[in-house]
Amino acid sequence: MTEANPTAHRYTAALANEIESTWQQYWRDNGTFNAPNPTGDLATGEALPAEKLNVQDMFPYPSGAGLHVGHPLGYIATDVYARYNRMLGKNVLHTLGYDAFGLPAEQYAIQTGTHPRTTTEANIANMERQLNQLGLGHDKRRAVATTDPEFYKWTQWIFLQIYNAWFDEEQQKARPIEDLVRDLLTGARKTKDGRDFKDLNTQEKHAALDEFRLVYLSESMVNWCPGLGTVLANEEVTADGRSERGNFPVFRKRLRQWMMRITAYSDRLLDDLELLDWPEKVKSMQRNWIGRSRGAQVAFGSTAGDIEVFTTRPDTLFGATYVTLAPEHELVESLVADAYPDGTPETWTYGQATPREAVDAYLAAIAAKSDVERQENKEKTGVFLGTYATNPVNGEQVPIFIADYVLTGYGTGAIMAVPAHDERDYEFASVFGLPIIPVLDGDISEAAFVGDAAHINSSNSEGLDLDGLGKEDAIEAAITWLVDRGAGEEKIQYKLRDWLFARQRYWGEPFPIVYDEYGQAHGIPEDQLPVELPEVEDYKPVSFDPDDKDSEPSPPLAKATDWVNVTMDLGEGPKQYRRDTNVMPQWAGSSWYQLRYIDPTNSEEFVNLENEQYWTGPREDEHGAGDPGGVDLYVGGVEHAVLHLLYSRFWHKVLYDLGFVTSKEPYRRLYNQGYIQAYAFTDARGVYVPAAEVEECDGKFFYAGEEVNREYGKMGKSLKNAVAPDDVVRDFGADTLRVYEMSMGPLDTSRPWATKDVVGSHRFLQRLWRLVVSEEDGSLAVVDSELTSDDAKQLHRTIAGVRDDYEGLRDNTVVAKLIEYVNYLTKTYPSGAPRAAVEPLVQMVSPLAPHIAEELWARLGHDGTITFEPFPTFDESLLTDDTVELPVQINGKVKARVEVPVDAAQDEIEQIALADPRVVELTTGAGKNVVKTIVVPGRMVNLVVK
Ligand code: ANZ
Repeated sequence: MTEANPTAHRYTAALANEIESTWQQYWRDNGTFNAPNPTGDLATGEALPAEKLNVQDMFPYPSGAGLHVGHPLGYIATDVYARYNRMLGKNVLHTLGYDAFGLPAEQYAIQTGTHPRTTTEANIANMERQLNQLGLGHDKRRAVATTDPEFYKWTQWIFLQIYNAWFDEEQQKARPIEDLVRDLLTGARKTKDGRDFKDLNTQEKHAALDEFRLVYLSESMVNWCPGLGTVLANEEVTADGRSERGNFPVFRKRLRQWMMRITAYSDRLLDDLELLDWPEKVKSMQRNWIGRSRGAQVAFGSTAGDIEVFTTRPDTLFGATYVTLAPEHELVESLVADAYPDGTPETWTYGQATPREAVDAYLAAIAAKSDVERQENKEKTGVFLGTYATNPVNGEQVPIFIADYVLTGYGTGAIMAVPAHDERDYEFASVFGLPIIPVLDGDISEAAFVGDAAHINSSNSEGLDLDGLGKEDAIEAAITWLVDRGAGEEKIQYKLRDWLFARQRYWGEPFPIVYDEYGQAHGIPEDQLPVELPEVEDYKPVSFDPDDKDSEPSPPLAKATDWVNVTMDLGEGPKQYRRDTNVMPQWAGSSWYQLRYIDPTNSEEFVNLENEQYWTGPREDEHGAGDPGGVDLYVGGVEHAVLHLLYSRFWHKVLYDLGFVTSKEPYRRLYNQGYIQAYAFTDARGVYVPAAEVEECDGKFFYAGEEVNREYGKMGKSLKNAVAPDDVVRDFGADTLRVYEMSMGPLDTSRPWATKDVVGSHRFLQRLWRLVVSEEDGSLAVVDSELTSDDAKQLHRTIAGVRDDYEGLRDNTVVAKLIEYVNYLTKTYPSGAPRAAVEPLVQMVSPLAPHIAEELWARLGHDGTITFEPFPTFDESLLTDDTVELPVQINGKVKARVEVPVDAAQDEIEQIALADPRVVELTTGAGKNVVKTIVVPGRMVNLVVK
């Protein structure tokens, strides 16, 4: 006879791996996570569950480096939430696609000649494999990639809807361009420049309509990067005016580019933030990005006509002691005097003999600076133009400067400077010796006074008197006075700029646009979509000498001449057209993918309205009045707080206005997860060394015998501290990895990875396993006994707490509660716990560690999957204690403890305390008397004995 192996059936990594692949196969074979739609290809014909959950992760870019353990943190959290909600009986939509256009695959193509599609598909396959082994319950049918022609066909289609729409200011919504054409033809509306539409020739009509479209071509100032051969968005340019990628110089250049008129939606994007269940931080980042300021536009007279300035503080006009224009302002040329007036201080001339020379020298000096650099806190510079402007409130002649701290793209590009109450003006005035006149009653001896205070020095003989008024009243009064004299008006100003929507690259969505012989753009008919990317010989945009600022973009698609020149019939018979050779920016696909997840196989529409309404439509009964609808929960990093989330809100609103969706917003609830961080180590040369091989000794760190320096931060390949999920899965199993990641701390905070701690989560699952399966012979370990009242209490409290925590995405405290419960059962029942105590435990574990839960559920004798088993419920009456324990102090020292009913009255507590044997012993006998009793209900009993 052989000795029985006492751990032959232990839950080990090998067993975990076996269980995990078995159940992953089961889920695949049974389409367990396929969520039915109300209608279309993905409808089953059966009635849908009453409730639904649409939960989404920010989809990844399929990078060649694959995943490290930090990447799936959010994916696991959403999977846990999705699984929990399936057990509540909801129809759950959860999938994960790929944001697969983008530069890395293209750069790799440029270096190696490998088609970006080949690289992208290989990377997707690898990430897919890595994610699959984590047991994420995704509906694979919905996992679209933005690079699928069937996907980007609809990206192009949406582009065309936006292109063929205009923003009606009165109705504050987008409308089809045909409505506008009708109004223009009847004369109900005029063109932007006031001409009569019907008098225009065909070319002029086209051009007039373009001025209204929500997508338009515009000659605008862009960031041209000759070294990369492409223009860049502001966000892609570093503070010192170089490209974020490649670190090449970037020049401001006027170019014809596609723009999206997102500014038309400024108010709605701002106001509708109120409707969203988003982190306050993200909302405020969006508010700042849109940057709505109320103020006034005020005219300062000059020899070159009125200089319009934008100010948020028209109440400070009496303190305006000079005017400053952005150096690029169009009035600069006509304001430059031939010579400096007598007495012009040296410091105002930039060391030049004439204003002309000074302006030229100054313009040359600031040419290469970015906006960010220009606004930085540094010594203020500028040049006096030699001429003066008139302050409308007091007729004072104030000198006119140009200075780079005034930006050309904001407001009117000109300011009235109030040094007493504006920091930047104060610094400038101090450098240039300009008068600083206080108009608010505050201290200006050291710095500008920017607080709120009563106005002073602020009245004139023409009926304007602000003295004594507070800010709001004074602003109001100043504006009224200005308006009456035609010297100014109220003005709302936004920081938001239109969205530069073209890149001179290869690996992106081609524009569904062709040009005729006059250079007029035409949208491609719907039935000819998608416009697929052509094959090209090389993927490089024509790049130039990085310093050649006079070069012009020439995208890679321009090289595919057979593709570029097409014959089409756009209503005028077959004609030659030229295709647009730009591609869309990487933001395009992610601006609407949430809608394609809903109806991924629909070949007739980008999303069917009934399906959209079911998954993202407003639900006022559930979420309250004004519910905008949208995805129920969207989880991702806070780095997408503005761009992606503003662009997708903008597209969604256009689609809403045009009647294609019922939801007003793409994402009802947003959650930003924290990051998994890690230690990285550098040697004496500052080079990263493999973190896994670093050893600690007396608080110092060594690699290959040499002391190394420890830093804390991101996890990544280049920092040599990345831990691959594959390794953790191999060593412990996916369920352990999931439990560990969820237990590390609150989901919205960052946390350090510690491989040595992973085993703790593994041991928890081993204890769970032992409650169901005998390690010795694999037999069932549970018994069919009744629960004791203690068991019931423990169980119901655990259920109540765990439900609450799952709902609140507090998976770390779910884990803590489950560990506590497992420990309770293990300790109470060394040889066999009651089935009725263990089965609900397995159900509660299953969102977190689904493979082991499926396996244990099956071993407990159940058929099929645990996925849709109802989540355990609890009995409210078992949640509260019936009694509490109170300490009894005698003369200030705790001498005893008594159990009293929770709802006991004071005198009842007193009686119980006085009857306690230990208290009796200490309070009775010779010369002892209880002279005073103080009962603090719920806290303690105090006895004074003499
Ligand atoms: C006079 C004044 C007095 C101002 C005062 C402020 C305080 P926000 O709030 O960001 O909209 N400004 C206007 N256009 C500018 C430009 N193109 N470049 C740089 N600064 C510009 O800022 C509006 C304020 O910023 C305006 O109000 C103007 O300075 C300045 F006690 O006018 B203020």
